[in-house]
Amino acid sequence: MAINLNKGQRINLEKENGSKLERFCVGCNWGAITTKGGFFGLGTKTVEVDLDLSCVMFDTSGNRCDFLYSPLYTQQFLMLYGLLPGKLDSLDGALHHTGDDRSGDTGDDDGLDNEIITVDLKRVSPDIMQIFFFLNNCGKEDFSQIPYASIRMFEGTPEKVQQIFASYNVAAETAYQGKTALVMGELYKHNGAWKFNAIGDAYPHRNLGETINLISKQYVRR
Ligand SMILES: [Ca+2]
Ligand SMILES: [Ca+2]
Repeated sequence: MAINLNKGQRINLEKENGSKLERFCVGCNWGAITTKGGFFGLGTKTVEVDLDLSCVMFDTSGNRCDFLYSPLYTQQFLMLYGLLPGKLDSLDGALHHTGDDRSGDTGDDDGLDNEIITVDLKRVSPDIMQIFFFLNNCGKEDFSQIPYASIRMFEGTPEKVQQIFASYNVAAETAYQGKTALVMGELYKHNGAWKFNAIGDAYPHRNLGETINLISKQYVRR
């Protein structure tokens, strides 16, 4: 049974058989927007939706020490917030991003996540204490206009979901009207064990630099 995460919920990364969840995927599945009305109101029009799943890591002193985000962000865009060029692998090799999906599912919901970060907690550098996962929307739409968007943690590979551990619904929430960034949750180390905290706070950010700065100011334990 997967846990349906609620905002503010904290969970131990423990499976039903009592073993610890150590290797898993954090993925986001979302759909493009289909609107009625092309030519003379006939047919449908598809609006691609470019959500970006990213993560940022903080060390024991609360300093930002690593990150994963799309290498497709332009230097100009990143420079606004003094961010380094994007990359898909963490320095310790523990986390890997499958790459930037820029459209969402344009047919029906394919049930697979469009962007995924794979996590191997055993390989995470010992001085990393917190890993935040967040979502930014690069398009004009806000989260409430996207037909579906969900974030989940699961065991398996990006191509094959074996067991969903926890899931979190993002779109179709009136609370997300006008919001384009979501601090999804954090993995944090407590007494040497990793736990997950579902944050679920949405913001009207246009640049992931705003989201990273806010995480650093408001969510990092120091
Ligand atoms: Ca994307
Ligand atoms: Ca999908």
